[in-house]
Formats: sequence, structure tokens, C-alpha cells
Amino acid sequence: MRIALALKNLQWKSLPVSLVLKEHQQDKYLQQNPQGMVPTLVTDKTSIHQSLAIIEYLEEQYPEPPLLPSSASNRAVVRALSQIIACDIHPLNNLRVTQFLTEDLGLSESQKLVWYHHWITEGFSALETKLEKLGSNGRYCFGSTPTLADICLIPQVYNAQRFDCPMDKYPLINGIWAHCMSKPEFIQASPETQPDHPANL
Ligand SMILES: N[C@@H](CCC(=O)N[C@@H](CS)C(=O)NCC(=O)O)C(=O)O
Repeated sequence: MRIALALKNLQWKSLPVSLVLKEHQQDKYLQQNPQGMVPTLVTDKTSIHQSLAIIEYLEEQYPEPPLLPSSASNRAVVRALSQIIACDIHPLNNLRVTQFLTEDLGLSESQKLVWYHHWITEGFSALETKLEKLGSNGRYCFGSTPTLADICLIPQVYNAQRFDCPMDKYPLINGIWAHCMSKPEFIQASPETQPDHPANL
């Protein structure tokens, strides 16, 4: 969501919700988002959760610069790349899932990492092959400008690096990461530049 807001050059205010302090599970936030997950976008007209829904809303409300291609078939390609990440990788490695593995099912930290790496490897391998087939230029997932797919990919690479996932088999994904992370919109959306990041408190 932060990357989309930055790419569209929109003004917004951060209201941090700490996952570490479990603020996302407290009544105040649950009233805003009963699912208890971040992010939530609150505007003067509406309150929206689910990142893909938020970004599609921003795309419709603020079409420039576009985050989806102009043809229906290419839009479907970009949405498919995005959903590999947002629907099939990220949910499996989310905090509540990994906490369930360790706290409820009794897995060790190293077993949790095996799980984490497995789903990243599976998803990124498929994504890398798909990018190859699409003729990705290794700068963005699709075409020559950032799209919804890059917006989904960059935070997932960040997570993979954070959990020491082997990344050497994905030259295109690594190239896209390096290129996007040289852009101010991606840098200003990164966790390290947020006001509630531990380094900034
Ligand atoms: N499908 C949701 C997932 C949101 C999500 O997983 N948010 C994470 C942080 S990146 C979260 O709130 N996790 C809390 C938890 O797992 O308990 C979306 O795309 O917005």
C-alpha cells in the first residue's frame, strides 16, 4: 500500500499499529478492521483493508501513473503475477501462521524456517520461470514501468532476505529488487523509513 501511495504521489498520514505489541488484535484496531491485519486505508469517504483491494481502489481513484497495463490481457498477466505473491506465498508465511506453527503445533524455530523457506522457494521458482517466459527485462516484472506485481514482489523479497532464504536462483527477481530499491518511491515505502521502525523511535 505504501509503495502504491508513493508511486501515485499521494499525501497520507501514518497511524502505526504495532504487530509486536499486538495492537492489531486490540479492540481499537479490530473496530477498524475486524480481520486484525494491517494495512487499512482510511479516507474521508471509506475504510478499506486487503492490500490488493486498496491498491485497485487507488488505481481507480487516481489513474496516473497507471499501475496496471492498458490491455485487459496484460492486466490479467500482472494480476496473476501479483496473486502468486499476495495469495499463494505471503499468507503461508504470515506472522499468525508462523506463530501458530511454533506456539500451537510446537514446531521449533528451525522447523519454522524450513516452512518459511519452502513456500518462498516454491513461489519464487514459479515466479522466476513466469518472468523468464514473459521476457521480463529484470528491472520491473512487466513492461518498463512499475506495476502492481512489483508492489507485491518487493515486500516479499524483503521478507525473504529477513528470514535468510536462499535467493541465488532468482536472477530476474534479484534484478527487479535491485532496480526498484534504487527508486525513491520504493525506498520511502520501506519499513526502515517508517516512523514506527525501531531504528526511528
Ligand atoms: N491479505 C492481507 C494480508 C495482510 C497481512 O498479512 N498483514 C500482516 C502484516 S504484513 C499482518 O497484519 N499480520 C498480522 C498477523 O499475522 O497476525 C493483505 O494483503 O492486506
